[in-house]
Amino acid sequence: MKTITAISLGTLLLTTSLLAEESCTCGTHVAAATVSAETKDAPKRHPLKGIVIDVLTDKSALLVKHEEIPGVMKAMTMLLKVDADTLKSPAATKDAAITGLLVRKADGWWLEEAKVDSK
Ligand SMILES: [Cu+2]
Repeated sequence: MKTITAISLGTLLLTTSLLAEESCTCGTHVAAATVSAETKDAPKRHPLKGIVIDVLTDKSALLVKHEEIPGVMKAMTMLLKVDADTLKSPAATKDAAITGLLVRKADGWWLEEAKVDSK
């Protein structure tokens, strides 16, 4: 009896945290999710290649047309948040071919370590 109850509770918690991850943008669900063995500790970083379509300084973001990231997303044009240093770097230039790491954070998709593709 005790075991069954524990499993049911675990499933319920897991389901709840997965649902929260789908819809919640408050950031608090991240702490809850890490309790589960099913989820990773740190956000995954996915190598990205793309072209800067536009630089949105006021939003601290780049509009990037990126290639497919297998298992994460298809090729598309999307807004990626970047830090202040990246915004001042050569990567934040219209039509620049860039590489970087795509990261999903509580407040959306970020591009880290953005660099002009040197090849
Ligand atoms: Cu995308």
